[in-house]
Amino acid sequence: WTRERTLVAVKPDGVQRRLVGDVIQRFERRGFKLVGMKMLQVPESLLAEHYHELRRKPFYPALISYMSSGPVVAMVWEGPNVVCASRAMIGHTNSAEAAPGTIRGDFSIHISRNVIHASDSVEGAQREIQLWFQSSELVDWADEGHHGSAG
Ligand code: YYY
Ligand code: MG
Repeated sequence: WTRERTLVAVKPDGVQRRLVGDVIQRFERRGFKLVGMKMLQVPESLLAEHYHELRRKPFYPALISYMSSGPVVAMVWEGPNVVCASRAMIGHTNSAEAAPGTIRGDFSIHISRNVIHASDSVEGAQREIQLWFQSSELVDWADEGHHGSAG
């Protein structure tokens, strides 16, 4: 497989609700490899680039103010098909439609407080990882297979 990576971010409501550990545990248990992580108060300039495609949507101002309301925990996860798998793990954008067992389906009832972000395509993931992380912040550690999967 080609080395695939995605950007995942626990949004301000997820941090406030102490859901960071649960999110990390889900990705670790699945067998994905954490290669970058940081907590930050996201600058509006970064949010504007991150959500560039949504800039004309009616919910955009509320989205930016929500994402600026407190710190976020940003992570880069690596593994086979991690972009698509992460989207399945986080669940539907609209929490009301998110299946139980997904992060949004377990922890959120409203689209505007949906706990978590994950990139929605391989190209989008590459763009977002470059936007959020310096290459020096990503750690390319050797996977010695101790988690029990094929490694
Ligand atoms: O990728 P994902 O987060 O699932 O959804 P996007 O369509 O990229 O929208 C980003 C973000 O915007 C979403 O997580 C919540 C917010 N939002 C909203 O508040 N109201 C909508 N109708 C659509 C999206
Ligand atoms: Mg999106």
